Amino acid sequence: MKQPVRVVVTGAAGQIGYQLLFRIAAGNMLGPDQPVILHLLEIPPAMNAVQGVVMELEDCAFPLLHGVVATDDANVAFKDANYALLVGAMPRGPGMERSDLLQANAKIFSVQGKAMNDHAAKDIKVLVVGNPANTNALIAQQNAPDIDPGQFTAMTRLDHNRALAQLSGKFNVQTNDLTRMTIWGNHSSTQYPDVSQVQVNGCDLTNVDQTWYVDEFIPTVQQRGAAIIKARGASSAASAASSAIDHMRNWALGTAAGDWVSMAIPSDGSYGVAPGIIFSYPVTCANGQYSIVQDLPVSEFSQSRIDATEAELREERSAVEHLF
Ligand code: NAX
Repeated sequence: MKQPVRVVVTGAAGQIGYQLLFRIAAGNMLGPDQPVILHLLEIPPAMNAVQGVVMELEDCAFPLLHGVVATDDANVAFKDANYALLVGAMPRGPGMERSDLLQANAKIFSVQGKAMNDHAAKDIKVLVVGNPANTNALIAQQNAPDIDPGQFTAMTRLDHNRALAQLSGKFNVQTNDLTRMTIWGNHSSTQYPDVSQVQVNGCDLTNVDQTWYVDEFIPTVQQRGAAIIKARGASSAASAASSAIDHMRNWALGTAAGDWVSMAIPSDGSYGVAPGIIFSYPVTCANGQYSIVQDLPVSEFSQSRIDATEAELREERSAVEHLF
């Protein structure tokens, strides 16, 4: 059995937190031979609710759960942390503009970035789920100068998985028959779900009806979160948690041969996206490191979609840059 690792989950009393913690403790994220110590970070009014979650975690008697720390102090939460799933964020309130939302979250993620910088393991792997996820990840990264900037990522895996589910329904195949799906850009309605490289059982997906692709598939994936809120009366939680587990598992334990996944990571100039934003790319992972899949052909249509989502991320950046 390996030595336990410390995994921080922020927003631990929220609905995604409730779906996430039990799966991490069960070994779904880091494997059946990796014990974990969970660090639960919440705000003071939610600490009672967190205690209830701690009791339930204890009552599962998970063999891999070697401890739980529950706190409202970021400096305690990030102490010696190896993994962080930053889920807690400020939701958009009535009358709140997008820029207000960016500012409110910028405060939360700058505090957490500093706490990570001062207390976490230097090779901590960070996944931001709380929205606006890409820009929140950028803020945390900018406040943690002693941690490799590449360790800060944001979640577009839910969008990736939603795209696989749509393709599976359309082409009447299982999701694991499908490989090489890509989400480019921001986790927002400007994201670009790109099927141009998708394969079914190793063969190129041919005869994709362009009208279906542009008018149905892309908007369905982009608007799926809103459709779930409309149907359920609450935003996606179990699917978001499941995708966060997928993101971290692939990053830590690797991606399958012949396939790739979508992760929002610091842009490095690949595919013409200049450094300075957290942008979703196709990536493969091995030995705890991700690498961008290079040299994929990009059509004029794809380029225009990539440019649009990049432009949105640059605008988000300019709204919070003064806090760096
Ligand atoms: P909830 O409102 O159920 O839970 C959020 C929790 O975060 C609350 O318990 C709150 O007390 C806590 N919190 C707030 N500020 C905090 C802080 N400074 N430190 C620690 N905890 C804090 O929301 P939930 O449905 O769990 O969603 C969480 C976030 O995920 C939201 O920002 C949401 O927009 C985002 N999502 C992101 C997705 C993605 O694909 N990237 C998809 C799902 C989800 O919508």
